[in-house]
Amino acid sequence: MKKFTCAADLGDVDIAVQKALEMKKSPYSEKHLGENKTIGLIFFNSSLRTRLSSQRAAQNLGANVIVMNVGTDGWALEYEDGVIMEGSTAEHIREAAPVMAQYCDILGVRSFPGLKDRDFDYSERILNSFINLTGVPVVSLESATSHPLQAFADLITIEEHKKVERPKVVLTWAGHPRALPQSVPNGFCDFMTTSRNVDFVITCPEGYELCEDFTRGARIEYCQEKALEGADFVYAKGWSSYRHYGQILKKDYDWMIDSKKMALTNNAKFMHCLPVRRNVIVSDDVLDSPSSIVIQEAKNRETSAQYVFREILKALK
Ligand code: SN0
Repeated sequence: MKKFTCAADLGDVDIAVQKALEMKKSPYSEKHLGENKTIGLIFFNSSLRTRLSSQRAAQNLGANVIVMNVGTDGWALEYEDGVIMEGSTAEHIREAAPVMAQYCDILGVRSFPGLKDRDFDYSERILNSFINLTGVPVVSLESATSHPLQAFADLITIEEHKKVERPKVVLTWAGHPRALPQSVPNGFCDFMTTSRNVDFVITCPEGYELCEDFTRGARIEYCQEKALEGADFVYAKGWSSYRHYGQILKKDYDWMIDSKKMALTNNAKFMHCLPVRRNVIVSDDVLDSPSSIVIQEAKNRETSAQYVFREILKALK
């Protein structure tokens, strides 16, 4: 593997899930792979799970880790070409990215979208700068348009917890007080539409349809109750509109998942990438019930990161 930004980078995702679950049984058996290798984790934005799980995954493989909070501790970076840099930006990405690559064998990058300019965000300027300006493999730690390590962990979690061969997985939009990226739901759609092992349905209010490049013709059901019928997994997430880019179109929390809605499902498991706003996205009683597998899901962030680092390290040897 040369980079990891989408499901296709894994080759066959369903086979990758099986191999990752195999690896999870003996996570410390490949310590040699990371010897004298350094994985740089570059954060333009906040992180809890991604930061800790990626560090732990690297440590499991015997690799060194450097973490840089470039968003708060680095120089303000410039991305436009040809500008006279007399403003607030002190360093150009054309130097910053290749310099970081001098110290690291793999670079992980987290950079959220600005949610102002759809073309800029969906061109993945920041992530692609790292890919194009450095010679090292780049791993997305959530970019402007996707969160593939999360989605891979989600598919692993579904495989671990499913009770039927091909479970019904429902991605439901939920209201949120802030305009959030489409990255998590986009990444989830990428993986769910690539896997052969899930029956995937998206439910959201009109106007919240996600980008077709990620949903790829997946079924959309605008009635949340109807979508939840018979679901084996309910994956809730707030996101801002793609069509009316970055906007919040619906301000109430009618789409919150509560026990009444969970009762419509086939005894479904509740999933969320976290952090989650209690009693906004999901009610306390659902989140605190045995139906919730959000903690197990977070554990699999370590597995998805370790699988990706392992495959990249093997290709570096
Ligand atoms: C991020 C998002 O993409 O939705 C990261 C999720 C892994 N979530 C947030 O920014 C939530 C912030 C909040 O205020 O609840």
